[in-house]
Parts: sequence; C-alpha cells; structure tokens
Amino acid sequence: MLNCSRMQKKTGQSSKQMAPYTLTYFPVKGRCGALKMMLADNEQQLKENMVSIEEWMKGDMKGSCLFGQLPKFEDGDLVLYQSNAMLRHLGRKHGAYGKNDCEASLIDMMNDAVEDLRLKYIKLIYQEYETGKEAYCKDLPNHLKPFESVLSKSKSGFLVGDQISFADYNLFDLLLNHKVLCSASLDSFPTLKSYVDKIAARPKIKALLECENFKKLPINGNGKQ
Ligand code: GTS
Repeated sequence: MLNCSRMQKKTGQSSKQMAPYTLTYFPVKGRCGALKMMLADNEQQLKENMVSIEEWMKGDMKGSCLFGQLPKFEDGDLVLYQSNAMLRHLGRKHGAYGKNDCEASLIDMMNDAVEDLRLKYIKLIYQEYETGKEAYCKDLPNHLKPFESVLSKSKSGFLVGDQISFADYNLFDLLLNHKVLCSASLDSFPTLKSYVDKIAARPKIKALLECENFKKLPINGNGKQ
C-alpha cells in the first residue's frame, strides 16, 4: 500500500474516494509513475502488489498476464493491462480526459506523443545506455519542441483545455525522468520548465514526490537512469 500520511483517506469517507484500485508491478517507478500521480492528485488510494524479479522469473505470473507483462491494474472486477489503457480509464473516471470528444481526441494525440518519447527513452535505458546517452541528450530538444510549442499556446498551462489530463501526468512523469537523464534538458524550454515546476507544486503531487515509499523506487528496473 502506498503509505503516505497526507494521501491517506480517513475512515468514514465515501466509497468513491476509497476506490478499490490494485496495482501489480515491479518495485520501480517505470510505467506507473503517472498513474500514481493521477491517483494521488485525486485523493485515491492504491493497493500495491510488488513483484520481485525472482518471483517473476519463476514464470507462473508472466503466464497469467494477458500480454505476458506487468503492470496489471484492477478496479473491482475490471482487470487492465497496458499502462496507457490504465491512464485512460482513470482519466475517464476522475475528470482528466477533457470536457468533450474533441478535447479527448487531442489528449489522446498528446499522450501518444508522450508514449513515442517514452519508447525512445526505454530503448536507451535498456539497450543503448552506455553508447547512446550523449547522442540521445543532444537530440532530445527535437522531441521536446512540440510539447513546448503546445504549452506555450495554452492559456491554462495544461496540454489540452482548461484542466489537467492524464496526458499531463504522463508528460510530467517523463520530463522528471529526463531531468535525471540529461540534467540540462529543460534549460532551453522555459514553458516546459515552469510546467514541471507547477505540476510538482500541486500539493498532492508534492506529497507523493516526497513520500519515502515513492522516492525509494528506482526509475527503471536495470538501475540506469
Ligand atoms: N505496453 C506495456 C505497457 O504499457 O504496460 C509494456 C509493459 C512492459 O514493458 N512491462 C515490462 C515487463 O513486464 C516491465 S517495465 O518495462 O514496465 O518495467 N517486463 C517483463 C517481461 O517479462 O516482459
């Protein structure tokens, strides 16, 4: 259980706030940082089942997962695999999927762009870290430019419309990873920089980022970051 005192709900609060969400995943931030941020920001509890690599290597759990991978997310009887489907599900449930169909489509577009960058990041981390890091950081501005451009035109400071969406949590999470990977990554992107600062300062996000149980999780499973 993510156990941060400021995020805990007191007994007697409504069942909506006490959503029975369960996440089964490795003990890393990995693909679940954004999901945890969205839940924390919406004061939702999350029960976490952490799976060690030793347990995973036995194979039984892999065999039981629809696509042979984690994370697995449960909302009551609903079982979801695929981290972006989880973000969309929670976005729909917690008002973080736009105000209308057009906004939802734009949010999908932005989240797909975040996923494109996440896949490049994952490839670097797991396959090319030693040989490719310098070139990756050099090329990174080309991938950040579209986000800077969208946000610099946004009146609300969020990617789409006037409220935070699941794509914002996802982009924020990935930008935090990139600040660790390439420390100067946001230096030439003032809007992205203040976007990160603004989301990091949201009280419940701040509490999550400062929570020991969250902080202690490595970003990636191979220890590279
Ligand atoms: N598209 C999937 C998603 O978004 O959920 C990818 C999931 C995935 O790559 N899972 C990895 C996994 O289960 C772990 S992590 O990369 O998310 O940390 N790896 C173990 C395996 O046997 O494939």
